[in-house]
Amino acid sequence: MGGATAANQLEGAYDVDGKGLSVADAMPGGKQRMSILASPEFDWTIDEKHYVYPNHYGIDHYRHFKEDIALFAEMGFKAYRFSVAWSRIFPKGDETTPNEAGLHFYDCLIDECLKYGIEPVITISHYEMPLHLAKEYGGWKNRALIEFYVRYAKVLLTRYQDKVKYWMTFNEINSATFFSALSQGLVPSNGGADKTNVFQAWHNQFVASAETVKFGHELKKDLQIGCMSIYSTTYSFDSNPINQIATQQSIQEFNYFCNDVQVRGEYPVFTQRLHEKYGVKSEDLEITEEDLILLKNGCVDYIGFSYYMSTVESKTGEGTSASGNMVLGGVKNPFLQESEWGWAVDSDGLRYALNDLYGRYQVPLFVVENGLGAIDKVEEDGSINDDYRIDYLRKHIIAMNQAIEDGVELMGYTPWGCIDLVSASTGEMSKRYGFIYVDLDDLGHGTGQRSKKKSFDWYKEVIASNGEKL
Ligand code: BGP
Repeated sequence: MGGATAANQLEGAYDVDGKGLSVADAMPGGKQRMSILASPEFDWTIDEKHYVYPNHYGIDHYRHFKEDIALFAEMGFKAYRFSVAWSRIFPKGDETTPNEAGLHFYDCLIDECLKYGIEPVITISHYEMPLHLAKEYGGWKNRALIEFYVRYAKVLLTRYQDKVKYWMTFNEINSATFFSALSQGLVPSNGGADKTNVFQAWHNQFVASAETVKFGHELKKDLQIGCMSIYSTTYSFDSNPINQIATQQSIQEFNYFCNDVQVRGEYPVFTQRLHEKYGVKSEDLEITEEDLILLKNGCVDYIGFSYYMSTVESKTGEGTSASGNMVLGGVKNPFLQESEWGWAVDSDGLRYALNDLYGRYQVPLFVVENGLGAIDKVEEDGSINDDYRIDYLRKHIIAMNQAIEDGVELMGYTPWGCIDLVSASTGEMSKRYGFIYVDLDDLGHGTGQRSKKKSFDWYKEVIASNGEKL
């Protein structure tokens, strides 16, 4: 048990010690980000005059990491999942020599974790590919990125092989369904989120991931390298069989497609149907025989996944109608409450997710993100009484305990945003997940001071009792 973050959302120091710009650095916050993510019309030119770029400063973890890790240690974290910013190590992405100053930061961060007995869990790429690769190479649809990524991953694996056992290749790889700008660097100026591009980009990412896994295993047998995807428990609109079929197809597309390739090392049988659905012609995709062999030789050791909410598939033929949830779509579930962002709170859905994934793949599972984004109120005495967050997490931990009793092999749990950070979808600070409050607003104004929320002490007890005392 521990917590999870991502470099682009908390480190800040976006241009310090040789770091290059990443795609996240070019994303404005607030309404502009929402509209870019919904219908991308963005040329990736940093425009300091018009936008606020929350990721530039994050919570300045780059300078405060010792203080932050000490607070994680105080809560008793056994594991800490964070990502390395690719653009700190290879500022433009296509260099051949890594940036030592960037690596030095992670040397210190990892050592700080180990000092407290906290197991580092590293995401190699989490929504932060070098901007140069998106602008000049067209993002992940370009095969050249395989080589660049693998070079970068090899640097990390080689350097940290004796200190870091658990790795993940790409954060939420299936998020390209709606987040292809952030996760694949596909933007209008390079052809955008055209489905042929998305599938080609996925393929290139699968190959890069497989090569990384293969390299890691050859380097050191006991390294555990996982994939990472979003799991969305998806319910049928009603018991009409045609709606059930629609639900099944949407589950295959969103929950299984990427996992199938990365866990089983081959494309699933429904791939052809998926291509047809989007008008993607197989002959337009570059997939070589060698690639397919590599996929087989680079199967991941475990599945890391994020779970925040469930969805209800729209009635067949109606398309997706918003439930207020811009991320996954679907229709509102009358049995569930929603967060302020329309994310349906559904802890039973997590038990379902764990059983479903374990039943299908029989590899260990790791819940590497989960949590409630909420607006927290600081009382006059400085306290933050986030009972709603405690309630959310408690129910999800109960669900995980039930899944373990069901027979699922669960490796760990790292709730998202253990310290407040910039939200990925809104680019704002006010959507908070942390046990630790950070005094900064959506414009980056504030002292940056850290303070403990009520959930801090609660979680500390949960960890101490290994999930027994809830
Ligand atoms: C996941 C991402 C994270 C994170 C989280 C919460 O999709 O991997 O980067 O931010 O969701 O989402 P948000 O910040 O949009 O509330």
